[in-house]
Amino acid sequence: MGVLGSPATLIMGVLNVTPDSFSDGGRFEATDAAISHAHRLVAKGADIVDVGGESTRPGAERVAPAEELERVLPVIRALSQEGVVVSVDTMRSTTAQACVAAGASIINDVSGGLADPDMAAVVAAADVDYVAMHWRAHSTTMDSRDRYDDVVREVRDELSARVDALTSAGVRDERIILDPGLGFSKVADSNWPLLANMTEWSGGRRVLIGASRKRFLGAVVTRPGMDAGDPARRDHATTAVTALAAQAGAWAVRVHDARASSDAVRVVSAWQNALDTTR
Ligand code: PMM
Repeated sequence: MGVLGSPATLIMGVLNVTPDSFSDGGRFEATDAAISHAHRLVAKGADIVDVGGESTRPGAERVAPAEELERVLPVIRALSQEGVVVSVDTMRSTTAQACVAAGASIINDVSGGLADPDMAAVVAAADVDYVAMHWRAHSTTMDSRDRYDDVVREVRDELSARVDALTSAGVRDERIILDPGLGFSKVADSNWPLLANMTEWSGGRRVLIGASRKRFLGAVVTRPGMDAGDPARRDHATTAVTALAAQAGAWAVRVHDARASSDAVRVVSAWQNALDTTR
């Protein structure tokens, strides 16, 4: 049992239903391709499929609410009907509400409720799990908000303020999962202290770690002459983070390569079980 809660770290597989991922052949094909990709994620060990219709990459512009919903809703409805555990990656309360009605059981909000003042009330009414991620600004400006005197303390305090706002709006404390928002208003060096000091900013709540393929991993593993911009070159580094996060007791990791992270979690569990039985 990890110090932060769950018996084994869960794998949340990333399913981005955005034009750069699936829409070459139009809406229907995009939905179909997304569902097939979700099936592959589950086959490779994903416990949860995280469906998002709006890119949050640095510099990304916002998508219209109707467009976001059209992208994610049919995918979420189909997967939920098959019994797949689905989270919806959205900052909008209207999208969250519709997706919960369609079967999503987790709302994953990268803004921790800051982008939409109605989100807390929707989460309270839906009474589903809610990922509150540390966030300071929308993608177009977030890199300029990487200013910290003490990143662990500031992320802890800013997340704690979100927890207060959520619980005041009626969200049950045990529904809240905290996420340090790796790469969000955090350029390279700001991310590592948050990984290394999980218990200090999480206050004993469940923790989700989203390190997969992010730039700060590229900064560590890129060798001279290698292309630093290729996200797929960061998969091994992602797997290493999964192993360490699992060892530290994270509730879940949000990853693109479900198989590798699922294997890493199994290795950590086998290691920990041996410790428990030999001590
Ligand atoms: N990162 C991205 C999108 N959604 N959600 C949570 N909870 N935590 C994250 O770190 C996170 C997220 C951006 O990554 P992607 O563009 O590779 O999906």
